[in-house]
Amino acid sequence: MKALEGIKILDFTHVQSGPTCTQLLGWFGADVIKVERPGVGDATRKQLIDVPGADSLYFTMLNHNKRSIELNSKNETGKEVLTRLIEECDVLVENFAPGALDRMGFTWERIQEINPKLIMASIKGFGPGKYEDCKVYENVAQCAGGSASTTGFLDGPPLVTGAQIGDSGTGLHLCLGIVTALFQREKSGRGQKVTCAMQDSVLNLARVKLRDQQRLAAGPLKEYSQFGEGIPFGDTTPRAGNDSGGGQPGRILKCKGWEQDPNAYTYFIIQAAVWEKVCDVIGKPEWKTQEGYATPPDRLDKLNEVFAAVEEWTKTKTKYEVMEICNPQDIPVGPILSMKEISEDEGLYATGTMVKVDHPERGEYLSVGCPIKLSDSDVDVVRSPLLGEHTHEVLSEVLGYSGDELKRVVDSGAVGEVKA
Ligand code: CAO
Repeated sequence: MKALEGIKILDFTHVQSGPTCTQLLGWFGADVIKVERPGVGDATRKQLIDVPGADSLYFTMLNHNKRSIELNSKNETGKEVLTRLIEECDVLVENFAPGALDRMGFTWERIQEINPKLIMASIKGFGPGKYEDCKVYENVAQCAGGSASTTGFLDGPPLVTGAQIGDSGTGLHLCLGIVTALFQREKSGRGQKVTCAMQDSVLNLARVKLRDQQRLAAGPLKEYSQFGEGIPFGDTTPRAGNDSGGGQPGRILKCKGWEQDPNAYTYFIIQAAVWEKVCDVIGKPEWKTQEGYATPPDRLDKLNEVFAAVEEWTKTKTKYEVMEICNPQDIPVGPILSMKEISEDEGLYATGTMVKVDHPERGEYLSVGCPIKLSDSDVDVVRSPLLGEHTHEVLSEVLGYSGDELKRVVDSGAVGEVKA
């Protein structure tokens, strides 16, 4: 038995944010029915194509463990089928542009009339307010959520991060909202509306930078490299390069081979608890007791000098050797792993975090599996559905259409071409 077995999800999501959420629900055992526009489908199916004629990796990697039904929700028969789906399902998840569902005729009030137990979960770019009508993509959310202004180096422009905190980050937040609402429904018997704005999710993930914004009122942020460099702080949280957000001085340092390999780097952090071990490892035992170096406050104005010395040592070792030497001493280090290295890491396949999936159009591809492990609910990663692959199955098995009624729905053109 899977954790969410028996829960039906009407998956009206597209692109990345919403699909990340429903994919997780599918991995936890829910029956995810993805509704797609006939003949078109989720736009990502045909974005960033690498294998001509096949669904893209963008689509396949975000839509595992789902069934696909083609349905024109603007056509009268399509609306009838959608109404039946709302009756049958436990959760409707959508991330259309603001107002799109209302324009289809499915307002929250109407949805509650159809199925008062339904949980309706939505992702929008912004919450209620002056920007509520905007369409929003990943980088817009990273910029509006405070992440970009605090990412990058002090003397460079704001930067977005490679991790998709706006899209996938919001999908994760929404997923938690959905399972929480399902839990509450157990007691209340009622559905509810769950909303998650991408700006809010990014801000939640950038929480420590708002912490620093307030700390500025009490003086400069001493653990930031800029303090040691004597550069004055302005009135907002500055970009801090690779300084650690946790308040412990940390940097990304070169390792052996950095001249050729853009990822021959390690993260290195020098918190008080490991300082003496660090001094021994890098060959600076005198710093353990030397005035001006022995305590964290003493070192704050010497972080460049200290990390330059650490880097002189890391440059003589590979990033893996640094880890092998430092880990036994509890000195926290992090090798900068490339996507190539990650995709070849057998350990990640063993835990199911990386998976190899077979697809009828594109053959085998790699994907990230479920990063959340439940001891009582195994995850089997099932390939993404072809467009409309399950239209007939959903109409007949889930909605109970058969005979003339099924023929009427199919002939109306509301559900695309149906293969029995
Ligand atoms: N049948 C009929 N019509 C359908 C349909 C179906 N099965 N599925 C979608 N449509 C229609 C919608 O109703 C909408 O029509 P209207 O404009 O007439 O209301 C139209 O298709 C386009 O939908 P959309 O506006 O959501 O799509 P878009 O490509 O223009 O915008 C996006 C995409 C992502 C910017 C927008 O959906 C959005 O802002 N979503 C919320 C925030 C979000 O999730 N962003 C992250 C996306 S991942 O990077």
